[in-house]
Amino acid sequence: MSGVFDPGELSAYQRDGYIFKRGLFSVEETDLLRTAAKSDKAMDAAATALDDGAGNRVRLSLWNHPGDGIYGMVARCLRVVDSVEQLIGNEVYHYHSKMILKDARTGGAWAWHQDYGYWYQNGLLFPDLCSVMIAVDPANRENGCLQLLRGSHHMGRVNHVLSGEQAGADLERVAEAEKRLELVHAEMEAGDAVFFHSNTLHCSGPNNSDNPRWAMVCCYNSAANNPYKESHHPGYTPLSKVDDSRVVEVGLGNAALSAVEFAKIDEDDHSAKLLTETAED
Ligand SMILES: O=C(O)CCC(=O)C(=O)O
Repeated sequence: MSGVFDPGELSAYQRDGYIFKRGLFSVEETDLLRTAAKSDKAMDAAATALDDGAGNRVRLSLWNHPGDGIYGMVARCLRVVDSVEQLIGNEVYHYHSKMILKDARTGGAWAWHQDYGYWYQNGLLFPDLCSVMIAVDPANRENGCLQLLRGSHHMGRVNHVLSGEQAGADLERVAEAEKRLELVHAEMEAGDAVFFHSNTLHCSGPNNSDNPRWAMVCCYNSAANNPYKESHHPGYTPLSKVDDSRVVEVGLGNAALSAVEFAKIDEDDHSAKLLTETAED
């Protein structure tokens, strides 16, 4: 199994629960991805706005199967999938991808959570999943970049409660974790990526700037962690990897190939809604 990480980076991921890969996608690739996404009317129409519990709404569009368009090439290319397999140490499959459409001035916040806080509800016994966030626009503190608590994946799964329409980690534990663990702002240029463990606590602030902060997040599950029950995300489905060159080839080609089937998050995704509201909210 190849992949982009050297042994030092693999150790850093085990220690910290995340690892950055700057320039994972070239300017050309990222421009093609951004152009496809921002002109994708179906993605815009499918976007669900989730209340962040503070009066703002964060928009996202999600799809379960990577497809044959540029989104699929990004999610299926060797440099991403082989690298996730290095981190997980096993074959992985595509669990879903999503676009976080954090628009200028209006994009809401994400409450502190672990991805496994959502996915635990989906019949996954082990937290053997990894998310890859790829910056489609530059991300910084002003436009609400991702924030991670370094090493928090070692805490194991933290209880989650409903926070607005999102799953939020138990804030008492988050507050204690914040006293002990380093807060890392994932400031990224377009094309940079951060790979993070499903138990890494993360959040992001609202976008109070004039610049959008869109990001594509590709999520993978270990093939050995097939869910024991059905949910709105797929069970083991072999992932057909593609050569890295396909991102540009497909991006320059037929835009219609980009069509993916967007999920109806409002109707199908009950993982946050299954949680109970916080008593003090
Ligand atoms: O885009 C963000 O700021 C956060 C996204 C996130 O938390 C997630 O995809 O799990």
